[in-house]
Amino acid sequence: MSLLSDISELLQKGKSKEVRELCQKALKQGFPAEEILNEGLIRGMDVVGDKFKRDEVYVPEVLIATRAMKSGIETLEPYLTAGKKETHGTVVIGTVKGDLHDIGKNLVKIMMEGKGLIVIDLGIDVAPEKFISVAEEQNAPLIIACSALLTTTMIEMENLVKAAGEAGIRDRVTIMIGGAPVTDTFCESIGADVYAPDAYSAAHVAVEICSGNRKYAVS
Ligand code: B1M
Repeated sequence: MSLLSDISELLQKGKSKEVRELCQKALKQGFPAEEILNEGLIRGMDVVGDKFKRDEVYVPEVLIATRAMKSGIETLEPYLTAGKKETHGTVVIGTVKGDLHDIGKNLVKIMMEGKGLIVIDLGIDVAPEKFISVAEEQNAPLIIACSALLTTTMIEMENLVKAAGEAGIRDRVTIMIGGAPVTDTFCESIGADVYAPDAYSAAHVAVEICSGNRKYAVS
């Protein structure tokens, strides 16, 4: 079995220490950090997710897999963010109200910081009002980036768009959304500005927006 599938297997078993060691080994062997993340860690978490859906594993098993995922990401982080760092703008990020999933959101944060953006992380279960009050304290260019993993919490993204309008800041913020159930069509339907399917594209598009190369915010 290859090193990356070993990482995936160990993550599924929640073996944090072993996942960390194998990530280090893979880096030493020259695997790019992105490949270890996608083909090892995320692939393993997807298997856990499928088993979770079929009731073959339960919340405790998912939580120990999450811990292993986090230890892998921690090991890869310096390699994911290596490179030229320039400050282009500020991003206020969080997982929407009612939603406790933060692995994807944390990856988006890591990638954005790696590109030199200033990221204010509001954590999980963030109400629209909280996003707005923190955004109001910042100067443009500003992106509000929110993540949702549950179909039941996606509605909070629409509430955020409305709240930004009501607070009178809609014309100076770009609202970026993402997370497994979120789509481009959903983004358009709620009047958000940009959908990013993964952490890399989220960071790339954020830099484009903050550099003035792309404009999404509506006036
Ligand atoms: Co939850 N969970 N979970 N869970 N969980 C899912 C999401 C689920 C799909 C599992 C399943 O049924 N197959 C399902 C949702 C079904 C649905 O709504 N359609 C589900 C459920 C039902 C639940 C509970 C309701 C279960 C229960 O209690 N009965 C409960 C809800 C709790 C709550 O939030 N209120 C729950 C709880 C949990 C745990 C706490 C146990 C744990 C979370 C721990 C944590 O995050 N600290 C957990 C986990 C780990 C998962 C799965 C297995 C893995 C999620 C993950 O981290 N993936 C997940 C199944 C799955 O996704 N395969 C599942 C890896 C991560 C890198 O991917 O977050 O998608 P992801 O991020 C991607 C992209 O989406 C994107 O970038 C990343 C890749 O580069 N992205 C963005 C994410 N945010 C972005 C923002 C952007 C741009 C891109 O811009 C702003």
